[in-house]
Parts: sequence; C-alpha cells; structure tokens
Amino acid sequence: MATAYLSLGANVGNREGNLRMALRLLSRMCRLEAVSSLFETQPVGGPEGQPLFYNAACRVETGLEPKALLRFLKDVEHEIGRRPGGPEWGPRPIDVDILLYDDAIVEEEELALPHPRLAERAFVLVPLAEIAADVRHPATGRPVEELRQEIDDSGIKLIAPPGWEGEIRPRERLRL
Ligand code: PH2
Ligand code: MG
Ligand code: MG
Repeated sequence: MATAYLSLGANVGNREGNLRMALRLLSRMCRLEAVSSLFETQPVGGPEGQPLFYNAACRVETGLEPKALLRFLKDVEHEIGRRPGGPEWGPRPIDVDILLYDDAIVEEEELALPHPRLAERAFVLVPLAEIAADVRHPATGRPVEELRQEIDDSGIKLIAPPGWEGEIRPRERLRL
C-alpha cells in the first residue's frame, strides 16, 4: 500500500457537493485517511473572471500504482461531469490531482510527481498543511508546513472545518 495526498478543486455547479462526491467515489479504490477543512479560494490562472473555487486536500492509502491512480482519478472526474477540453486552468466541476505519492519522483509526460506547482499554490498548501504538516517534499526535503508559511494565503477563506465531508468518515478525525 502507498500513501498519497490528493488535492480537490471545483468551481462549477455545487462545489461542495462535487468535492463530497469525489471523496465518496475515491473510496472505491482508496482508503480515505484524512480530509482537510474546506476553503473558498481565488482562482489562479485560467480565464479572467472565472468563479471562485472550493478546495480541499485528503490523504489516502491505495494499492494502485501512480499511473493507475491517475487513471482512476480521471474516471472519478468524468463521473462527476468533467469533460476534456475547455481553456487551460479554466472552470471545472471537479479536479482531483495527485500531490504526493510516497516519496515518488516522476517526470513523465502523463504524470509528474510531486505535483510541479505544489510549493507555489496557496490553494494547495493551506489544506495540505493541515493533514501533512511534517511530510517532506521528496525533491527538496522541506516540510509542507515550512512551504505553507512562505506563501501568501490572502486569497484563501475557510468555509468549513474538518467534518464537512459528512458521512464519508475518514479514519483520522482532525482536531484543529
Ligand atoms: N486549479 C487550477 C488552476 N487554478 N485556482 C484555484 N483557486 N483552485 C484550483 O483548484 C485551481 C486554480 C488547475 O487545476
Ligand atoms: Mg489541478
Ligand atoms: Mg487535474
């Protein structure tokens, strides 16, 4: 089994419902270990004026290899209504990205691990730091909490503390 950290984002439709549905579908192939708080975040990149995102992060245990996990996440996205195409970084009902997969470092066209923009993005690091503060970036060795302290988090607003995911109980309840 491997430990993976995933980022979840949505800015079309029922944003919270879509994230919750993604967590529910993930449990088909992954054991959900922890879920962060839910945040509303300013869009980074993409078309001018696109809607605000909801973002969260989770930790899973999975027997899927990285590329199989990626394909599974694409299926989850498809099931929630995501379709290929549209502008880069544009509006989407759901996006589930692999941030970290154990200590794997992968640089391939299909998949890059750790996520190449992990350390630059407040909408990733703020949720991730809640569930992975001491986890080290496999390439730089720097703990997530240290990376989180260096970024501007002014575009990130807390919507709901851990537990928002409702009846999909992760194994670890966070007390923040
Ligand atoms: N995802 C992107 C591009 N920009 N901005 C926010 N706030 N949240 C996201 O999840 C996001 C984004 C590409 O996946
Ligand atoms: Mg993404
Ligand atoms: Mg993606």
